Amino acid sequence: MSIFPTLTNKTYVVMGIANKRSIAWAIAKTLDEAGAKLVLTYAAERFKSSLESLASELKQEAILLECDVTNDEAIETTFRSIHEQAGEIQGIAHSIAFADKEALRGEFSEMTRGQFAQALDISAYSLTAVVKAAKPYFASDASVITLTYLGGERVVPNYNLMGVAKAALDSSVKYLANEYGPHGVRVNAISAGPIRTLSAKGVGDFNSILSELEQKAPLRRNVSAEEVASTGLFLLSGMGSGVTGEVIHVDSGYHIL
Ligand code: NDP
Ligand code: N5H
Repeated sequence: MSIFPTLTNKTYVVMGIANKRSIAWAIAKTLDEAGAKLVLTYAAERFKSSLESLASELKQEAILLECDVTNDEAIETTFRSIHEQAGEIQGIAHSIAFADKEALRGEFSEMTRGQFAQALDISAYSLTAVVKAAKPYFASDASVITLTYLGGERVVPNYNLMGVAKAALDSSVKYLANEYGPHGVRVNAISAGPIRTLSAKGVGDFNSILSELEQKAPLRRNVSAEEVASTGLFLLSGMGSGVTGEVIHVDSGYHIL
């Protein structure tokens, strides 16, 4: 008997695929492998064609929709459209974050009010906005995941403003889990170890963070986006049915040090 969950005829929304290195892309491939019907959202029209060519690699045909998470109306329209095209929503993978590059180096307190508001809006509030918009369409045992990082729990050099945003995100996961639990909906976060993606490009001293983890983490190696995606599959499927309000670290155990 295979323990690999079967998600045939179940609709999952994956938000935050920029390119083939995106953690969200690994999650989409894993859900597709399990037979899920996928809706992929992208931030703006200019990202559509590259997502279309990626989506053509999937086994099942995916629905592609534009959704800029800074716009409440766009989020509501997106979820209404998902419901019209694909019925009830079994799960959502929220894999979205943004902070002005200038605020991701140097002194933490040098950031501006505007940079703070933007980072918290896109990286933390958007999870609540999305869950709220999906509420009328959730399956009775739906599951939501988001991506977080250790820098929200403790000081990690250069993570700065994103650390505050991830702390707000982690806390939002708990409040959402408590509110939506009575409706059968679970909300969890995966705290990923450093993975070389477009977001990680050119920020901080990424290479030294990768090598520190390789030297010190219990597993003495870095993690892959595919390993994050397997934990995502566990949380998004019935396998994780008893888990909510949790942050699971997929980081070779680095966070215990
Ligand atoms: P990517 O750059 O691949 O993904 C980031 C995504 O955020 C992009 O797809 C981008 O969309 C999207 N995004 C930004 N602004 C908006 C917006 N206004 N509306 C909609 N989407 C938006 O990087 P990752 O895969 O690394 O990042 C995914 C998540 O994983 C983030 O939450 C990140 O903080 C988290 N994470 C990453 C780690 C890593 O080491 N890579 C470690 C721990 C957590 P677009 O390109 O279309 O603008
Ligand atoms: C300690 C570190 C390294 C230093 C901090 C990195 C923080 C990265 C997160 C944010 C999301 C990166 C970001 O917003 C970059 C943008 O300013 C510029 N990039 C873009 O606009 C690209 C084109 C688009 C696709 O990116 C986004 N986000 O829209 C943390 C690392 C060890 C781990 C890590 C990289 C964590 C994380 O949260 O991503």
